[in-house]
Amino acid sequence: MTGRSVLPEKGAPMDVSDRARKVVACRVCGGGDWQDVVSFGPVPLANGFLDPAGSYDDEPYYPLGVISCRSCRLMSVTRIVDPEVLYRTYPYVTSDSETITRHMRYVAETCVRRFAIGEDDLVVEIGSNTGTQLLAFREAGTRTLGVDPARNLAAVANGNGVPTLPEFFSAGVAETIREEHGPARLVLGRHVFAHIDDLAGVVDGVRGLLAPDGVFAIEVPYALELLERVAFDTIYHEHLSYFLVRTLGTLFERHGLRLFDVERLSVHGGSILAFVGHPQGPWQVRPAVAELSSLEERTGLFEDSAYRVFAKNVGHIREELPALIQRLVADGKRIAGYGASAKGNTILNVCGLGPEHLDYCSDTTDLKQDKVLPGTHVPVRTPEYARVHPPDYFLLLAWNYADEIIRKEASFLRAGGRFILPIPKPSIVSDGSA
Ligand code: DWN
Ligand code: ZN
Repeated sequence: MTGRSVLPEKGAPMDVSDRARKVVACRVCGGGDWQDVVSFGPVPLANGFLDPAGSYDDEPYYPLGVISCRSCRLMSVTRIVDPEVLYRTYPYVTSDSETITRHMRYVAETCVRRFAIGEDDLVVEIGSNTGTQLLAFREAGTRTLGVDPARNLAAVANGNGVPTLPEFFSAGVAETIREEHGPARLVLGRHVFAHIDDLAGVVDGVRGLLAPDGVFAIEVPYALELLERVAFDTIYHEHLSYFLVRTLGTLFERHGLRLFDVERLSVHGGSILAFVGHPQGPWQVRPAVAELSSLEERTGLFEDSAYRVFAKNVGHIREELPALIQRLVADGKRIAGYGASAKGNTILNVCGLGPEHLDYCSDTTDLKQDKVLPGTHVPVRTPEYARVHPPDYFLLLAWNYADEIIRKEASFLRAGGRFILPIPKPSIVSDGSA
């Protein structure tokens, strides 16, 4: 297996294993019989962008790996990094890409129509980032409240007129919201549930906050897709849990709620939107719940072997991707990253790719520009810089927007530029193949 071949130019990585708690009991079922799935060794934080003026001294590296609970098949990261370290200042701003803008409109319209959410109803979003999703609900005239621990992002949301509490959602916060604003018709958590360690506390809090006919809607990456697409790059310290539908069902049942519907979505490389309510509430359990659960069974996801196959496929990418890139570099090709995504940082660090392979990484986010990537210290540049300094190949680190990006970059492709897609098997997209 290819190891980490690039050491930082300045300073040295610091193994801070002792600062990351080892997972012992399953956060869904309480079990402790874990199958080891993959282990990547010490890896820096995926959103730990660094200031190039700094020394990079003592950049923290935490052990990164995934295990699977043999009793409920929750996939869990092996170590928990303090959420205060991960989220209080956060560089990921909800994408304003066409894909996500369209998707957020879809989520708002679906929930408003399906659950008849009216003007006086309260919609609470956990992990609301800068408030873009809640703005889509405002169009339907609902009352909205965001909750997000990232103080920098909550301040932006509040500045944009989307009331947002700069807090980690908890049973205590849920109680305060209910006291001050009344019960919620909808509690939404898009790509935040996988980031929460105390699932019991949060689910109990949501149960207390929901109106009798209220709905908890969560969007999470789908573990079935993670395995099928070999999307190992979505494994990083922020993602504590990788869920199957059946595992979600177990979790909510244990906490007095009921998973009543689930929808598969293409966003973020394959996600599910799960709908949860009070068991005595008006929402009937739809066939999709049992259908997906049986698909998981047929796919073998309750057996150790599926996870062994996944680990083997990850090993192949960790060999093939650096080999492909090293060949291109040896041929004198210039390569840059496209999208300084969190998962991109897993790819680079776990595949041993760095500044001797990538000249820079282009990204549209102000908060990431002029920083360097964690671990590899590849500089982040603006898309304008990339247009003036086009590489021969872009390594598509934001592959979840591949269709949109390939469309947007038609002129780069027409001029002979190419994209390298890292997963499910490293491949090259050129004008001819796009
Ligand atoms: O769960 C999480 C997901 C939903 O979002 C978080 N833990 C962190 C984050 O993960 P990510 O950083 O992998 O998400 P994205 O949305 O895939 O990141 C894409 C990056 O690429 C952003 O920094 C924006 C950038 N980008 C770009 O430069 N040009 C994106 C597009 C579409 C573009 O055209
Ligand atoms: Zn379990």
